[in-house]
Amino acid sequence: MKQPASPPDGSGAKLTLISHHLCPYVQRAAIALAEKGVEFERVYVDLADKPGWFKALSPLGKTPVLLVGDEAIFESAVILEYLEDTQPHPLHPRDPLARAGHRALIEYGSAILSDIWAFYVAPDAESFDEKRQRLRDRFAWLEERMVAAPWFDGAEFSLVDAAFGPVFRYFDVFDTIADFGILSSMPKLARWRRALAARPSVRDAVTPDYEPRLWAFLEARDSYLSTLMAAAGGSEDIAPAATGRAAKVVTQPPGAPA
Ligand SMILES: N[C@@H](CCC(=O)N[C@@H](CS)C(=O)NCC(=O)O)C(=O)O
Repeated sequence: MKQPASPPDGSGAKLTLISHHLCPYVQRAAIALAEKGVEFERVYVDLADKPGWFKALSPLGKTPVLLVGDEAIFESAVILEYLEDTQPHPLHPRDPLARAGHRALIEYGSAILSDIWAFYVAPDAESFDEKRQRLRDRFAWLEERMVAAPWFDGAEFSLVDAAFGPVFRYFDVFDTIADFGILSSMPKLARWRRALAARPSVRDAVTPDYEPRLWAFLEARDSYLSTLMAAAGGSEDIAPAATGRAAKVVTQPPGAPA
């Protein structure tokens, strides 16, 4: 009898990560794939002008989508679980209770990403300060809960680390605008942030032009933060002009001839 070319769970199929250059949820999946040493292709879409093939694959119109062969998986947490189920080098703890705790922390990371969005789109000083304080409260809870030696839960890099690498990356740009005091006096978080920034999987989850891209994106928000950016006069290192080096956005479906 003829054997299928790859196992029926799709674990031998080609993996393609449909990405957006700034999306923190995409970065989670890219980090997990790199930690597992899995080969994958990355295709970037313009979320401001979603191509038809992308809308057909992603019912919520969001990145990331992981293509397993021709099958599309959407929602980053689900993608992470699929990778745990099918790929080597587990990034979840074995103990079910600890694993549940880690899944909850990944959800907490998603809540923080929503709070970061609310912070950078806040229209005026009052709401900006409210969002700033909410972020500080969220991180204060984490500071209490974590080990950070050097990873979230100790010696093993886990999916919680994969979820928070992209969270801290925002602050590399926020810190060039002003000191908002969101992460100050939190030594464990500071140590964790440094360790994450130096981890190759985290560092390489974005393209080299990530910071100027984020700068340009934030500056265009017409928000309270964008007025602070204008007042700060731009950063020499990540100046908006550098966005001219932006990587090409792929608009054809994955696998289509270039
Ligand atoms: N819950 C989703 C969130 C994904 C998400 O919000 N993606 C954003 C980019 S970071 C997106 O695609 N937004 C486009 C849109 O909502 O139209 C996940 O975890 O994958």
